[in-house]
Amino acid sequence: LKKIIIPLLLIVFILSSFCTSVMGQKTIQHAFARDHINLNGSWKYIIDPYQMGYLDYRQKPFDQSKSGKGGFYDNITSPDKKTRVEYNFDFEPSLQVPGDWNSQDQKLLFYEGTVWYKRDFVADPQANKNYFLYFAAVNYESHVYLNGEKVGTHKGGFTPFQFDVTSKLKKGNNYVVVMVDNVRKKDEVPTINTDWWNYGGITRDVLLVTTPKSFIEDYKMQLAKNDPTKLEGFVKLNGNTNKEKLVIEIPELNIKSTLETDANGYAKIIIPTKKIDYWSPENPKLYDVKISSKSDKINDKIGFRTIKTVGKDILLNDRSLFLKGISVHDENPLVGGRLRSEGDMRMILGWAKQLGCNYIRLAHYTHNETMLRLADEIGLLVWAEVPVYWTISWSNPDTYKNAEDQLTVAIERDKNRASVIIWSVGNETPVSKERNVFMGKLIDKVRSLDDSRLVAAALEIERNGYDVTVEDPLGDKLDLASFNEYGGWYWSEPKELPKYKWEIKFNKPVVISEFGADALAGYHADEDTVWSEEHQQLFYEKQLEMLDKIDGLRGMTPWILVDFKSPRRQNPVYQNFWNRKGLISETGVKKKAFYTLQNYYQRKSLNNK
Ligand code: GCB
Repeated sequence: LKKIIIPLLLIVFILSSFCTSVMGQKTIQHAFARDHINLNGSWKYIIDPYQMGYLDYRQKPFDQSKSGKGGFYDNITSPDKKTRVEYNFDFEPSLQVPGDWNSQDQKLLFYEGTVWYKRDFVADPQANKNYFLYFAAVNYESHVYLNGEKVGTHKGGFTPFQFDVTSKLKKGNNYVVVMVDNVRKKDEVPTINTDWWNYGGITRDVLLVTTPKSFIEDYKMQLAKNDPTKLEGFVKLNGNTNKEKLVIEIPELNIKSTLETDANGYAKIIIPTKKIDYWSPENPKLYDVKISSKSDKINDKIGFRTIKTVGKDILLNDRSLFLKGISVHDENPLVGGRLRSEGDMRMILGWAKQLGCNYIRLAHYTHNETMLRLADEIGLLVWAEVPVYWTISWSNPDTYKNAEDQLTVAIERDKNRASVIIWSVGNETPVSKERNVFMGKLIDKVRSLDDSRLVAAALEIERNGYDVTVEDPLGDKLDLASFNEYGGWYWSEPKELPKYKWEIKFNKPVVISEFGADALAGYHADEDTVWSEEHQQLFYEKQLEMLDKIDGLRGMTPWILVDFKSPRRQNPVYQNFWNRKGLISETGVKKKAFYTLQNYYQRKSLNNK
């Protein structure tokens, strides 16, 4: 038996350490509220299309050689006169982090390849502390080195990851080097074909997080699924944690509750409550929640609400709700790049509020954690999504694992946000046996991680003359009948729309995840002229007239709030690499259709809460 078990254990050990390095370790909950050194700001960069800093001339990674040396991460800046070094960070320009590289250097606008980043910082590590290098997002693949030593790699452009660098951090000067590669690949998530800009780089914050040796790694607190009088969740400690006392306080609710961890550092929360002021878009009430252990404490602001469907209705805190929404990309049109700051995000969410929204679809991938926190604060419900988009490699187990990992990290990160009511597992994925299995497994995964929210996907439709049917088999496993439809743009024309009849084969709330038409802001013509504001406005009028007749219509997120950059949009007169389906232009100008939808939402608010 020994002969079998020992090698088996060895394999498990090797595999598990490999996984940690590939996907990073479990990220800490609410990293921004921890003690940290902020590593944002100016990072030196080297553009490296041939990965000279990573591979030798036989294409072997330097970091896998015996010495582990030879790559740009060695950061040799003052070689002696006999040493040949073919790079030097010190004489290179800088990129701002957070921020994609495409919008910061004209020669990187269309670049898809490798860029090296380097930043110096000073630290004073203490023996009784842990240190984690935390990246809020890097697109797409990153290799991270601290003081010339590899700390790990990560794949996936929109979710956070971290590495424990406690043993590698030095007193005084340190330097961190990150190799980022944003080349699109068929088996990745997303795959090679998307309708958005493939912004590369360290697009979100970088922190060096400090914790005590035993620390609060994760926690969840939400209202129990079918019982709004009970708070449920857990706290998870990391470190030496058996039978440790934890205190949870919500002063405004007079709650002070003591828990005890089990051998895994885990403690379950069940706290009865009275008189909760429920969170909703009209009343985005957040409570101060304090969690403390013997050596650690963390504060968060959490809202409490319930969400469920009953037949074709959606109930928020047991009240029927119409989702007045809009779809949003993670992009600041004014700079043609990813959102970089809280101010950028407030601008986007402010526009959604002006439109009269109570709901947004954060398409087509996991957005910045700050975006979700702001949605909590200002009162916007959220559809959160993963980049399982169009036709990815359904039969490849690694692709599935990658999609599941990205989904898991997103749910782990945002599970305490009252604003998030829907987890979406994908967008416009074409029906096939393999796709149904892949997506079905993702749905099961979401439910196993979080049974308190709705699960959806942007399904596809079928057309036959003026009859449109929604019967995607995946719909049986989902909570909503949600789908994208482009009547009046990719098929048919606006004036024809009211003739269409919709048959939706699910007794579930209908939430239209997309419809839209392009218009170039400032281009005026008659309503039949494609690309004009008048045409987009007519399109909205006819769409809304058509959709209003659908039995069970409970919401929508038209495509899209703002024009966004896309390499697929090539018309030099009207598009110029912008998808023009925005209700707002890339310079922030509201198009006519903005007001059509605003009016419709105002009417909905008056007639139907
Ligand atoms: C879609 C996609 C979205 C595209 C949009 C379009 O169905 O979900 O990502 O940008 O259509 O404009 O074609």
